[in-house]
Amino acid sequence: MDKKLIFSGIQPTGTFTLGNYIGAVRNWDKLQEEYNCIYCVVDMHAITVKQENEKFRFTRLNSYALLMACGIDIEKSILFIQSHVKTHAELNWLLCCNTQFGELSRMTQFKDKSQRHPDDVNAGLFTYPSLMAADILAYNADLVPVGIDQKQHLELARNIAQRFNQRYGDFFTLPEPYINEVGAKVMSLQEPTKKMSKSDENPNACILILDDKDTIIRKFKRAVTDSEAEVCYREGKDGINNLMTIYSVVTGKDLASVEREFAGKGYGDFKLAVGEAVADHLEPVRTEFARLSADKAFLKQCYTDGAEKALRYSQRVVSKAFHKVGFVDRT
Ligand code: ATP
Ligand code: LTN
Repeated sequence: MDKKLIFSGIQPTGTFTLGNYIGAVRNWDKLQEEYNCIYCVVDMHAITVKQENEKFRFTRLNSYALLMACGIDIEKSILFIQSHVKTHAELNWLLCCNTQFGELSRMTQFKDKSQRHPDDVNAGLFTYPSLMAADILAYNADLVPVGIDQKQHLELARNIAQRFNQRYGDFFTLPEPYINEVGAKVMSLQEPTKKMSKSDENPNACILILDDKDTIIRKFKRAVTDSEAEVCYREGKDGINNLMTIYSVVTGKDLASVEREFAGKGYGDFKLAVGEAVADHLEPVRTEFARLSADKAFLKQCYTDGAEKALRYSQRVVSKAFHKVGFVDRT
């Protein structure tokens, strides 16, 4: 039987956080063995909020190198930069014309981001989910590994695909989310009821995967917990639940054994252990990133090849979608 197809993307809006890694990117590496995988740095999505040109050029390349450092193997998977593959923007238009204003208005990410940037509520921010649907549907992907915050966008992508299929005849695969049971939403270290996010203004709230060991340990030491002194996973203990989840993912231990390991110990010992485990887990990523980012020529060759393969693949799907809509074929 043919392998299923995976597609996912990440915005180059800064260095990835531990949330991006645990919620999404760590799966991307493992899935390469079992599936055909296509991964993308979604720079067109990133400009829905203002980016500084030169810094942005740099973070896009860094994001590409970081994905490779996290284990995306360009011999096994296709890895490319979204703006290099024109079919995404082309399909986006067809999908925009099959997406309702009301659907887009209900997206919580749109509501959050328009509140955070009231001076720039642009049309791209509003139609963001339609471009995300185009990313996925241009490859007819079966599965999309993401953190839980993207579930709503993915449901909309399915609805758009379904609507297109009803109007023009069965064509698009309906994509399914692939979401971890543990670590689908890593919380801020400073406000543990809020998602850990790259764009958080408080640097102590998130761990960046390129932070050095001392910084990681310092941020965990400052993590907000509660006034009890018991390391156990329980409703209301948001800070401790978050740290236990992180520790469980990076050590591979389940939550019950984490509780046993720290029974009778204070939060200070626990936070230090989490900090050390995370820093050790991320060490190989940092080393590999330093090696890759020094070789710009190699990176360029990788993203050029990736874009060519992605274009070849998506062109077939997108040309057929244009034909289905009733456009005249150019050749
Ligand atoms: P921004 O703050 O710029 O909106 P972000 O940190 O939310 O960015 P994205 O590039 O939008 O990151 O997300 C990339 C992937 O990481 C998505 O699959 C998303 O669901 C996942 N992700 C982001 N933050 C977390 C988190 N805190 N916990 C789990 N998964 C996350
Ligand atoms: N919207 C996602 C990023 C994203 C994506 C995609 C994820 C853009 N296109 C396609 C999966 C599949 C985000 O904000 N994290």
